[in-house]
Amino acid sequence: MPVERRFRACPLCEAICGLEFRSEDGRLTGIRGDAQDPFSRGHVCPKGNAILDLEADPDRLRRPLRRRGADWEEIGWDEAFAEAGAQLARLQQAHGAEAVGAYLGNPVVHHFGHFAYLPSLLRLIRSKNIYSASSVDQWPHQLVAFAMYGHQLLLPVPDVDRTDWMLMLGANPVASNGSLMTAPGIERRLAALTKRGRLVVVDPRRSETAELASEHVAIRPGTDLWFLLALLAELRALGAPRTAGYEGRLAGLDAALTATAGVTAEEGQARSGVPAATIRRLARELLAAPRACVYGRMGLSTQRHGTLCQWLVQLVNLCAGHLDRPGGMLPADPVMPVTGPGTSRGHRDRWRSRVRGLPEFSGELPVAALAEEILTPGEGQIRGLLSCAGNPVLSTPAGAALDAALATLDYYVAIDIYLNESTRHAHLILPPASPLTQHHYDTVFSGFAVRRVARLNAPLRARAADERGDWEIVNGLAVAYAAAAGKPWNPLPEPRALIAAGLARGTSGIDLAALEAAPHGLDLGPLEPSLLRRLETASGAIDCAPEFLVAELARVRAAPAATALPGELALIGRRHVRSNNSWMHNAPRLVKGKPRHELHVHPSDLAARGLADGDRVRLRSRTGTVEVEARASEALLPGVVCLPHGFGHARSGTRLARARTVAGPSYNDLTDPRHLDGASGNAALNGTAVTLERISG
Ligand SMILES: Nc1nc2c(c(=O)[nH]1)N[C@H]1C(S)=C(S)[C@@H](COP(=O)(O)OP(=O)(O)OC[C@H]3O[C@@H](n4cnc5c(=O)[nH]c(N)nc54)[C@H](O)[C@@H]3O)O[C@H]1N2
Ligand SMILES: Nc1nc2c(c(=O)[nH]1)N[C@H]1C(S)=C(S)[C@@H](COP(=O)(O)OP(=O)(O)OC[C@H]3O[C@@H](n4cnc5c(=O)[nH]c(N)nc54)[C@H](O)[C@@H]3O)O[C@H]1N2
Ligand code: SF4
Ligand SMILES: [Mo]
Repeated sequence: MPVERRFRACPLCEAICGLEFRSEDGRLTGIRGDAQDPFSRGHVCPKGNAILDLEADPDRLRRPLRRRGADWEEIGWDEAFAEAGAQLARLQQAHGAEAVGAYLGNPVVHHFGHFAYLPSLLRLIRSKNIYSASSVDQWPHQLVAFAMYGHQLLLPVPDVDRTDWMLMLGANPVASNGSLMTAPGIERRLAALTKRGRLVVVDPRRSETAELASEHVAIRPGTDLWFLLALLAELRALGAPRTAGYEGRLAGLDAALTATAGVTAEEGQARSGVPAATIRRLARELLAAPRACVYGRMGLSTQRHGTLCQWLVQLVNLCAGHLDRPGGMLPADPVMPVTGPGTSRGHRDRWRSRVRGLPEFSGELPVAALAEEILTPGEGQIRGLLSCAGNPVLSTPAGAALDAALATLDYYVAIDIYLNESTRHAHLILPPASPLTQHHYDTVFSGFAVRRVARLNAPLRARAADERGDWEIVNGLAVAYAAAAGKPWNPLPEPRALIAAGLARGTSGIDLAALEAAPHGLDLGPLEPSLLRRLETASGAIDCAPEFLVAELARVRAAPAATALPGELALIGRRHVRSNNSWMHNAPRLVKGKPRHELHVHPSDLAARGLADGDRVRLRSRTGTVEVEARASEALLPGVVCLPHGFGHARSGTRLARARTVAGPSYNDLTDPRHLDGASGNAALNGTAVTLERISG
């Protein structure tokens, strides 16, 4: 049989690179970047190539797996759906709607067959106990977009190809490939920026992105709020806000400026460690650059003041005159709309978590509360769980406690491709067929793309007869649950039909036929200002001073400054280009070579404890203790230690032959479910207080 070449976007990260898949005799034999994709232009990273490992992985599940005592048995799909539907309905009939909870993991947004289908299953189940990876990630972004612009996804992204000056806080796109900034080949784009202008990276660690940048500004973990407040005050001293063009569309600007005023560059320095002179100079540069933007991501949102930081980022861009301007920060206006009619604007604090009283956001509760909601008896206790594409044991705060909690569930059904650290507690695992067998459209990531792009991904091959696609599993579960619960339900049509309907909600005129005629995707050009015309606030104006943020800022400013106890260190995370959260360590291509799990420690912090490079150390936090090898690193600010998340594969009972041999503890055995972003309840994963000691003997 001849060699066959097919094209499709990579489903593994937000960069959505076009890939070329080569098959011989119907067998997938090679992957490379699709040089004809106008957006990614041939870019591919090691993970893209590791799709070969995923497709061939003998540990990957293909048929439903049911627990039988300590063992597992494969069963048929109809039997599996019927069992899961009946069990979930039974728990709700006996204990109320809230007795069934759900957790949705990160890959949900990477697969149309999950993303477009799960909301209707969740509406059918109608529980207030819904959780997702969003509350260990980008809740602060969505909450600020909702509060200021009226829609949780109306979120400005950096116009990275046209900006001449960029301040980046708490992001490491050279390792992560970019987030809430869909920009394949980001390293190339940032390198071009440093040639025509300046990129300044604010990070406690001289990261791979900081290495490439024009300037690295080291900051103490969790203190960006004070840096941003001082920066805003300096901008005002220089004549900001520049409100030309926003006339009549800014509500509460004076209130916002009053609430945020009064932090001097000297106070900024005292809190954050960034020199006052640097803060002043950055303010001057930001105002002087005709095309400039300020962007903050993961390291900014998963900390104590994540939402306040995101609010400040918006205010700084607005006041400097760079919001909704070419070369500044502006929202994508995607071909398949994620805002506007028929989408969910969001809502906040309509109900609270039962045990701790944490407010919901857009129908979800903070995942930091999941373990206590499972373990605390009483009305509304979670007894049954549906998870999809999530590994919360390794990914959410106090993972070891959640691990124990999952083991107590009456019934747990997981839609997942692996028997891993979380799904080992399931009673039933429903594994979707390879995403390469399904139609896909990148609804979410096109909505954060730095250019206006559209691409339909067609199946590369048909799924096997005894496999089911992701959307078929959601439909199958919903049908069985509806029947058992006595609720009406009509299955959703296949993805191609839903993609067509999604495109028809937009105004681009682009339909399936147009996309099918462009197998490498369409690039419709750079982003245009659209924020003001698309605002969804009740007033029709930008709400510069959302009440709950003003109140939270006042609370934080009145509280005494947090100080580290003697010997305490601040723990931060680290991504590597060969990692993908917790779930790709079974791919041989990604785990070969030197270990990547080690704890990085500044040489002065090693010396202060009588430790040497390579020593095994014990790392202790309020919630847990782990053991790990320490590596000296000059890239860190003294007082900061750095550990990647997503390891911790030694737990028993998994089916991950390769990953089980990968060393390294789980970062989230140290994180604290009480350490939250005050305004949103997002987990403050970065800045966890730890102590470090030698393991004797
Ligand atoms: N300490 C610390 N913790 C973190 C982070 C951090 O930086 N530091 N990052 C956080 C972030 S940003 C995120 S998004 C979360 C992620 O948190 P999670 O989404 O809970 O964790 P993942 O490791 O992404 O696990 C993905 C799961 O999806 C499964 N899977 C993969 N492909 C498919 C598929 O096609 N279909 C289905 N049904 N399942 C599939 C995998 O087997 C795995 O079980 O982790 C967070 N946790
Ligand atoms: N290779 C790889 N790529 C990925 C993933 C992966 O696991 N591996 N995960 C994907 C997912 S789900 C996401 S959400 C994105 C995340 O993508 P990014 O947002 O780029 O996240 P990180 O790479 O974790 O970079 C966060 C940076 O914040 C810094 N930081 C920590 N604490 C602070 C602080 O208090 N202040 C400041 N200013 N900086 C701080 C860290 O040192 C780190 O360099 O990556 C995605 N891409
Ligand atoms: S950068 Fe992201 S989208 Fe591109 S090949 Fe790598 S994992 Fe896939
Ligand atoms: Mo994420």
